[in-house]
Amino acid sequence: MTTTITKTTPYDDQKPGTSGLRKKVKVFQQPKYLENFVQSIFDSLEDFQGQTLVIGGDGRYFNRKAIQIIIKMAAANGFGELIIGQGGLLSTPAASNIIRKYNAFGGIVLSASHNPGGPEEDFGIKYNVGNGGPAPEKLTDKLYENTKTITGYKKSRFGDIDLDVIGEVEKGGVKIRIIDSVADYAELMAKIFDFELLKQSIHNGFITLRFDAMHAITGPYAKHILEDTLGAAQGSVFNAVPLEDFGGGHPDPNMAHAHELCEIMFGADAPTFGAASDGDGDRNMVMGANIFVTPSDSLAIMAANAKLIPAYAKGISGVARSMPTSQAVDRVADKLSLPCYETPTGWKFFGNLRDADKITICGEESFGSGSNHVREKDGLWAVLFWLNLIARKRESVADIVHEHWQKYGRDIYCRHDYEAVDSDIANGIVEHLRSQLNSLPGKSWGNYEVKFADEFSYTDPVDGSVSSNQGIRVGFVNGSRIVFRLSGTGTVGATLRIYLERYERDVSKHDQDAQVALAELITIAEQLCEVKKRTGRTEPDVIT
Ligand code: G16
Repeated sequence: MTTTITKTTPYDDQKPGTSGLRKKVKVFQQPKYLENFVQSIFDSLEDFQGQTLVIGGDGRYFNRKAIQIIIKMAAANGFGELIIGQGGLLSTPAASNIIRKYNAFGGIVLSASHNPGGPEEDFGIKYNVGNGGPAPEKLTDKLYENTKTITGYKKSRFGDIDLDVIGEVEKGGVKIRIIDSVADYAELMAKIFDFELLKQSIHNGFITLRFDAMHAITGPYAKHILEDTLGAAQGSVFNAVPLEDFGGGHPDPNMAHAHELCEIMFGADAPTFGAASDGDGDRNMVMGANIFVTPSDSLAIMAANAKLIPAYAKGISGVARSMPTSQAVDRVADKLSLPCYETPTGWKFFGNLRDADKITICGEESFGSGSNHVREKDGLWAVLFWLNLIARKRESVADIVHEHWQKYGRDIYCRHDYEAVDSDIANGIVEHLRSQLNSLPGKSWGNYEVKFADEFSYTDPVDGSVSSNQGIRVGFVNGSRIVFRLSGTGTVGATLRIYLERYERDVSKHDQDAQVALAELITIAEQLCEVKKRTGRTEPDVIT
């Protein structure tokens, strides 16, 4: 095998964000751009010679080309075995499972998640460590330092590998295995959930369902599990073929982007259950006939009912949520005397907690939830969790949600996103918020008196690492909260996210529309951050 070392010079924009490096495809297509980043990943790792690397992506434009480059670089850098999903496809949770199952050293996952795909759209790459989860900050910091000083990268010279044929080839001492993308994941799901009960409930018509795969990676996984294994009617899974541009859509499972599903679920003859997943299969949206379940409520309901699921029947060790996620799960943890952790936004922050078995179930407002079965969030897992719950409780989604609110109260919640804001303006907004933090406690707007205002900082209870500047929190005496932070996953300008939350105990007020119920907080948020005033916008781009 011939290995070459090619000289290169650093790019100055390769700092990983909330979840790896996400940029326009055109940025990744610049000469040596991908190679620089991949070599910087390898240079931040130790003792991987002869070990296994998993490679797969969500199938978006540039996936195949990037994989061929990574294969040759991984070979030149000394990996002994590469495991790759057929067609270059692996959903993010499936990749996490494969890393764990085959004791791989780590994995490279190619995805820009819910961001659109295609030649003019987004691409992304991230490294996952041996526990199957996203690289922790200490590793991404090291990686970023490497991108600033890189002088050369290693690549082996051999022809492209056929990614479509399952099997094994050897190239210059490196074993390259192309595996079925779905089989290992499907096997894992069958161990967690009661597939026999689900088959019966679907067969006897108690559960009818629609799943919108949004032309993204979960199509083949959902078809195999929901239709072929559990017996849902053919066509229950729609938009099921992964396309390089996601059919021109925005593969983000929320009410703004999964219109087709929303129309079905709020239409006449809606099925009992509806769900959607994102570009790389780690996010989920859960719906019932005429009801949307917020991700924060979904997390709380899953935690409260975990004992009904075979894999969690013996109990769960604890729960965690990202800081901007509503406090609904905290109430469950309190009642069940479970430890509950508040982490910064970013799935990587759950990794240590799960490895140390401090938590079993965790989730985020950004449509992600998961358990210790892998180290990523997992869209289809959440779907199967809900289906199992419906089958066990023999109740509709709406009944399950209302019962939960009745018992715990409702955390009325929503998020307002202002996208592609000029970066200077966005930074100005954050500075403006920071400058008010000391003077806010004690200040009142009607029933809303500020109890605390701070910038969230997290100390990992396992390794003691500290992550600062993780968003601005304004908490009120009545338990309401407003959180402001800049997204770490956008690729154009800055995205300001405003998270709003109010607790309502009164059952007669549980059916309110969130925008109406949160109107006062929305007004306070504008007074605090002045996003409309400073950008000239009149409303958020996306409300979830
Ligand atoms: C990623 C992270 C999540 C995070 C989300 C949004 O998800 O894994 O932990 O909540 O981004 O992050 P931000 O608010 O910084 O845009 P995904 O599904 O995009 O990989």
